[in-house]
Amino acid sequence: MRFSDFFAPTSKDVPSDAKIASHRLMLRAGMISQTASGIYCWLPLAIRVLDKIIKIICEEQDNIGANRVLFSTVQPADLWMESGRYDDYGKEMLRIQDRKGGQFLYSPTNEEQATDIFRKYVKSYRCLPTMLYQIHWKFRDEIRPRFGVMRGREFLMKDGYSFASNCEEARQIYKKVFKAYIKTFRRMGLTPIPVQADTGPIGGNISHEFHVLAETGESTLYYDKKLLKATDDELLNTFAVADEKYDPNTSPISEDQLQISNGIEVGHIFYFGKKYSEPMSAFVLNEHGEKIYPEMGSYGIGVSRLIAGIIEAFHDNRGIMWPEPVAPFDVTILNLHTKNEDCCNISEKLYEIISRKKDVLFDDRDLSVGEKLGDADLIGIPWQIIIGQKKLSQGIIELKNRQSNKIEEMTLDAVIERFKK
Ligand code: P5A
Repeated sequence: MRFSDFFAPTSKDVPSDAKIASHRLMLRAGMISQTASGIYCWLPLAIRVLDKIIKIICEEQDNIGANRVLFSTVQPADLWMESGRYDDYGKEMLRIQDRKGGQFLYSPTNEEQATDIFRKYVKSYRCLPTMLYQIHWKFRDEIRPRFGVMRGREFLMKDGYSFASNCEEARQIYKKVFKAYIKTFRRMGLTPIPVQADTGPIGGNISHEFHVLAETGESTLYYDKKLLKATDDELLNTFAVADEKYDPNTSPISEDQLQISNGIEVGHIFYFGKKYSEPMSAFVLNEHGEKIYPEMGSYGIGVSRLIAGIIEAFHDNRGIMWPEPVAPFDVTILNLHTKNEDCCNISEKLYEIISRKKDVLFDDRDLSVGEKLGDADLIGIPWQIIIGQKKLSQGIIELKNRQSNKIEEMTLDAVIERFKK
């Protein structure tokens, strides 16, 4: 992609109402544009990151046998009356009336709809366990939307739903999703901290939140120091809680074993048994023709929040420092002198060759050196190939790594060699 064609309205102005780094940087890098409080449009740079995150999530969900679907965003209120949550959900729910006076709502979550699909199509115990998931927009009329996409009213969630024949099978699925989540977040370059959690309006008896460490995180995490070295199996049972769930009087670990850090909740999983299957009459028949109400769980990842979480974890005072697996492009080529013939020839040649294997943003814009270098650091693509007339006249091209900010001086051939795979 040539930057001259690319829609990335970057800005030097620091938005005064944006209180945390990720919000400021997403606005300045031209990733999002606010439509209304807690509601955003997503621009091309952000879409590229969203796509990478979604691909990782889907691969790990497919690995555990979950099926991707797309539920409708608008649901009939009747479904929520069946589960008994219509009134409980309160003012967070965006309620809609159609022209015939029918009551609808914009999905804040989809347990009812998943249960409805299940009861329509799954009739036999032989089809269990079943797992469905989607990546779709939600609306929650939060009292205090803030920090950009970190706490939005409209936000993108990965939400999964599982149906099992019995408690043991349900627990096995819960464990499988737990491990898949750890792997998912690690693949994005993050260090996930799973904490034992409350179930809130989703309900149930087992629940874990997944946090990523960030100084600006809204949650305070209290966890056993050995958590960071625990195996995936040990993680489930290693002491970790958030905020008011920590009570020094009942803590199972001593103070010198305790680590306290701030975190951002990027995922939340629940096991809630028959909370929806029973009231909604979702059942299958077992081998004796008896009704079995499936044991259910639901599993969320805050997809749009994750982008802000990743930026909180990876930025400096100049901009974003994307981990490679979720970066909007792999490499950016900066032609610093667009009026110099050698710079143009070499950068065009590199763009042509490296694009064969990598996603490249080629900054061919007729702007000052400072503006180009500034934008590159702001946008945070992991590798910058910098072509300037002075160095080039000595046969040198600079390669900058945006995570370490270290610059290597290289020949043209060495640069090609580096990115040819
Ligand atoms: C689990 C999947 C649920 O809704 N039902 C379906 C369950 N869980 S949750 O904890 O309420 O939300 C899941 C994740 O969504 C993110 N999230 C948000 N992101 C941005 N803005 C919001 N207002 C918001 N609310 C929730 C969080 O990452 C949460 O873990």
